[in-house]
Amino acid sequence: MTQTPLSERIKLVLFGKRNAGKSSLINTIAEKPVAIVSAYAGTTTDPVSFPMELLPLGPVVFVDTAGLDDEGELGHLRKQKTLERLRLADVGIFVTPAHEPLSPEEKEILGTFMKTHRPLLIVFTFYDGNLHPSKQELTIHPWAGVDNLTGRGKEEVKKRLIEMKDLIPQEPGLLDGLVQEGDFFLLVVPIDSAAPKGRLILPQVETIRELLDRNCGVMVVKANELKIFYNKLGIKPSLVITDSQAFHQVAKDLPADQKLTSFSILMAKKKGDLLPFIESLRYFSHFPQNGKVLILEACSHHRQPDDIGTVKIPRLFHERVEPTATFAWKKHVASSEEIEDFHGVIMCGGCMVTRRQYEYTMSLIQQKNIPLLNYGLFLAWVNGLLPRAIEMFPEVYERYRELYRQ
Ligand SMILES: Nc1nc2c(ncn2[C@@H]2O[C@H](COP(=O)(O)OP(=O)(O)O)[C@@H](O)[C@H]2O)c(=O)[nH]1
Ligand code: SF4
Ligand SMILES: [Mg+2]
Repeated sequence: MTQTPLSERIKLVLFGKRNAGKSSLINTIAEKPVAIVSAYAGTTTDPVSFPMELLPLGPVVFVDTAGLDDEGELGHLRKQKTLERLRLADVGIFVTPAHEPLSPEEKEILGTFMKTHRPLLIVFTFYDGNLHPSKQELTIHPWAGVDNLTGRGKEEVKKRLIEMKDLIPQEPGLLDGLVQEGDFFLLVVPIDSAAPKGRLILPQVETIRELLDRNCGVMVVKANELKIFYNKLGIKPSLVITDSQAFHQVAKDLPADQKLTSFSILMAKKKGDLLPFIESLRYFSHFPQNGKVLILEACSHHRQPDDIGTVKIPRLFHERVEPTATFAWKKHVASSEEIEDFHGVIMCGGCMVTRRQYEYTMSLIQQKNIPLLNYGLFLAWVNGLLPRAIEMFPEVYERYRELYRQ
């Protein structure tokens, strides 16, 4: 894996009216045609993203969108999609032709974006040094002028973005608050039929990299070899992190006082807040008969015979929570109305999506007061490993003990 995944990139989302030059601006920055440019308004239907390394800002992705003044039924759908992308933006890039007056639609969408208090860059396209008088007021924000036909001004755009570095919140690391220089960690990864050939999966790679960055020691074993190697260790690991699916076996093979958690609990903590999951457990333990569970997996992956989301979790749910529960699966939730019929939602670890996106999905579920869990906590819970697997997060651990008196 040599590329930074999209979920770790700073999202720079272009928005504005149709024909403002948004797609052209992506091509100008990319220095090659990546987005469709057309004089015919409303051409951008399936938005393009362009990833690049914008040092010292780091890995970013420019995201094109359709115009916010799009019309008709399809136009309405495109507009919804654009608004959704804008909600997930780390920086909004408002693109507007320098020579045209600022339209009421443009004013409205700018106002909506500014209410999010996220960094905003204004890019004036068709720029020849002059601005329409109605656009002067926009220059109180960071801005750049670009001529997409010649590419003049593109360095200015990059420079302004780099200057915003301190305004863009960094996603926390997987191990924030859990690790000190010189600590020793033990990772347990399954190498079974579900493991990708020849490599480790993203949360495992990220954890190893983060530990190396922090000058820690790390040893990686499979669940079957854990006991042999653990007993040979001269030091006690600060923490053992296991794949959720091996939780039960790993917990059995380790002494009771060994700190233990799972990759998906760490991932859920990195992507969102663990407290709502912990608070939802009481509803899951009284799950209604014939209740409906929604399983949310943020990406598509090739399904294996014992796939976690479609096979293992439903089976464990039937065995240990409610035998009559029924299941449905989705990759994505766009509005809270889509999920109101469900009695519970179980979310994947979200390694392929940003924290903003994960938190947004959580908020849609919470708006409907639907109990929610994630894979890691579900597996830890049904395997009787709570609160052990959350002991290292004091606030979450305390809340668990308060609610469940354990
Ligand atoms: N002269 C000039 N034409 C531009 C500029 N930016 C875009 N265009 C043209 O404006 C039209 C619409 O551009 P496009 O990038 O598709 O706009 P979008 O709808 O905002 O994505 C195309 O014909 C472009 O070639 C610019 O800076 N200068
Ligand atoms: S389904 Fe979720 S946890 Fe699994 S790989 Fe995709 S994003 Fe990551
Ligand atoms: Mg376009």
